[in-house]
Amino acid sequence: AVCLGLLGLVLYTGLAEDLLANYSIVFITEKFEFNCRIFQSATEDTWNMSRKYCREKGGDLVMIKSKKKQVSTVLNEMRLNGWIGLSDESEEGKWTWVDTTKVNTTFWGKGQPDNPVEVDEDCAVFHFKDNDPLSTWHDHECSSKHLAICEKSCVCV
Ligand SMILES: [Ca+2]
Ligand SMILES: [Ca+2]
Repeated sequence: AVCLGLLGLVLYTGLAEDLLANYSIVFITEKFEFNCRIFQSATEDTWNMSRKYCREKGGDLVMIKSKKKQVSTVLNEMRLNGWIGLSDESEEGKWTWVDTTKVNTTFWGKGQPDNPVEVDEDCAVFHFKDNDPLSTWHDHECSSKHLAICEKSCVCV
């Protein structure tokens, strides 16, 4: 909707100032909204509330099912940190994406997932890592608070 709105505005006015003004609104409300596919929340929240945030924006927590996406510019050059759409809440050790598909390829950080005895760590966070972009996932307590990394499809200029 943001991109379509932006396109409409460009067609309507053709003015660069309005284009910039519209961009700044996006940055205030969603911190980062890139090409309409990946965006991040402005405030940290639990995994469930973060997922709700993404869904209310017409998307969901991001799913990273390939090496290509794991090392993608959008996730790495913007140095993102936050919840991704992955959990093992329904069955310990059985990691599942929010679209209910089972995980095939994983990019866990060293020693992760560790699910310590004293706490249940059932939700996954992407922690940007400069020197090791293939080892960025960590399991955390779902009730801990992180930003959301959301994803949605939309027609975009
Ligand atoms: Ca777990
Ligand atoms: Ca952990």
